[in-house]
Amino acid sequence: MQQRTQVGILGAGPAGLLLGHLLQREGIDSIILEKRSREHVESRIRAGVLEQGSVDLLVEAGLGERLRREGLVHDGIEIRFSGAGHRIDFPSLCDGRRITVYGQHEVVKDLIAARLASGAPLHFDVAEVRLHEVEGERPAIRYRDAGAAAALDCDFIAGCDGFHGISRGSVPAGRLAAYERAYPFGWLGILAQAPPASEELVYTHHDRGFALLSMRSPTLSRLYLQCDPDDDIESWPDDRIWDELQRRTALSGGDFRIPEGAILQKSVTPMRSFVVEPMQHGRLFLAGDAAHIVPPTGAKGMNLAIADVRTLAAALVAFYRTGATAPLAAYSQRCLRRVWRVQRFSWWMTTMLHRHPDDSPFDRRRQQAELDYVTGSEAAMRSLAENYVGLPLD
Ligand code: FAS
Ligand code: PHB
Repeated sequence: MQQRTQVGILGAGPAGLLLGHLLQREGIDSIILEKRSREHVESRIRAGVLEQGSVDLLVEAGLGERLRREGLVHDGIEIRFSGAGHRIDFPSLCDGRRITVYGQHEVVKDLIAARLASGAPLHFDVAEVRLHEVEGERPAIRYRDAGAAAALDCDFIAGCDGFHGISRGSVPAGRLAAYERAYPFGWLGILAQAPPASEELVYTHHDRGFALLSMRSPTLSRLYLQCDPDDDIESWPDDRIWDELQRRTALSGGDFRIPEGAILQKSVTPMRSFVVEPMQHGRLFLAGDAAHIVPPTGAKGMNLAIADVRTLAAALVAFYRTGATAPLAAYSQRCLRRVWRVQRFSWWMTTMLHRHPDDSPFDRRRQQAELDYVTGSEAAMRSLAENYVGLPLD
């Protein structure tokens, strides 16, 4: 089957789906190709926090109805260490800005529903996807759909296929520079049928390791604890998970306990920082996890993907409206400024809150002093808050 479109989009995660939606609103045609099923992408539990800018963008794009109804608006987070909690208030430190807890899979469901309602093409379960002629004027995507060979001729290709996708690898060797840091720990994440332990997110530093208390609804908790990066999930039976979470989040007064319940999902995610430069080659543009990965401690992964496609959509609209090529040429440079500021914040939050196995006694005292400073200085709290709610979208 031979098809043609203006923008071929690889991947139906937040990046690909939102890009398709933003282009559609400007009358620019796209076709989204996704290798997994609709059920899979809609049930994949991942990020949970939307920055103020991401919420504003989704609402402006007509995707705010369920988000406003079901999203949990939060005015702050708690940093907990040495048995005591310290709240960081966002609106007072950041001109009224706040965050919204709304699962990534809910954002994906809303975007898929909007795409299908518009009738714009979205193909799930495609296979053997390959990119061709990305350096020319007529790039193409070849793939198999329901077993039949298919080809898609495009003006541009958006590689929104995540860290393990094929688009980054479709750039000829030597054209991209990769910057990476692996961390000596991972996160064990669970989704539990239990009411959240607290109104707001609680990030905890503990000698036994980091823990994070988040949520998805008044009856669904999303909880994480630091583990070894190659831990086998089978070595974490439910009672061991709950025991570790209780120990790492206890308050000195002893009056805090996480409500426990059935664990519906559990998984171990390794932790890395990764950036590829530039985020484009010829008529191929990389966005979201295809171009960068951040440790989830700063709650930035999905938000950075949203920021990328906002920039890419604006550049594509300028091209189709006026023939301007400068915004497309500047795409990578514009995205990378934000990417690196978010990488810095995510690295800093991760380093401050996790137990590093090879830390010296000096390192541990220094880490305690950092936590003490960050929770005791208004200037330091403001810096954390303005990064957490999201730096202004330029
Ligand atoms: P995605 O990976 O979401 O989407 C890429 C899509 O492309 C996928 O649907 C994939 O199936 C598809 N694809 C791949 N190869 C393809 C091919 N060859 N052809 C067609 N389609 C292809 N971020 C947070 O902020 N907080 C968190 O707690 C958090 N937890 C995470 C847990 C895990 C296990 C992972 C992997 C990531 C987590 N993240 C978290 C980061 C995550 O939210 C990403 O930042 C976000 O999904 C980025 O969105 P996309 O760039 O759209 O990539
Ligand atoms: C989540 O709710 O999944 C979540 C929240 C904050 C993070 C990471 C994940 O930093």
